[in-house]
Amino acid sequence: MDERVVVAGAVYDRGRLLAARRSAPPELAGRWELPGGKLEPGENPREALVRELREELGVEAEPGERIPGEWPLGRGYVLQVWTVRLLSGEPRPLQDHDELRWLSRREWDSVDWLDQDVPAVVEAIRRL
Ligand code: DCM
Repeated sequence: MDERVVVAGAVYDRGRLLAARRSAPPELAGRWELPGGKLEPGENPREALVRELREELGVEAEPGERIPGEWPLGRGYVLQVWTVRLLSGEPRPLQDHDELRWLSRREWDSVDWLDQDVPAVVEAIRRL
């Protein structure tokens, strides 16, 4: 069942939330998301999130609390979101993204979020 989980991180730094613009696949390219990805076999969600943020952004990060809720992505996948604190590194778009942006509370709606990420982003912004 956990293989059908996509984990994403609400990465915070100095009162801002990190948004990442997808570069692929074509139907999602240009839309913004909370960075993350699918669990690999044997991983728990927190481990997967740490790995994904390392691969995609080149940072070491520590998951905190789970944002309550679970959002359907289609084909049986669901999105789960954790708050994340950066431990080291400056996020860079190494894989899957072509731009990153730090959004303040009043800027949260200035990018074209993936529809399924919006409820999680709203909750993440409330926790800023
Ligand atoms: N996904 C999403 N929202 C996120 C992260 C991922 O909707 N915050 C979706 C996009 C892909 C799938 O999950 O369809 C797997 O993501 P990835 O390709 O990054 O592994």
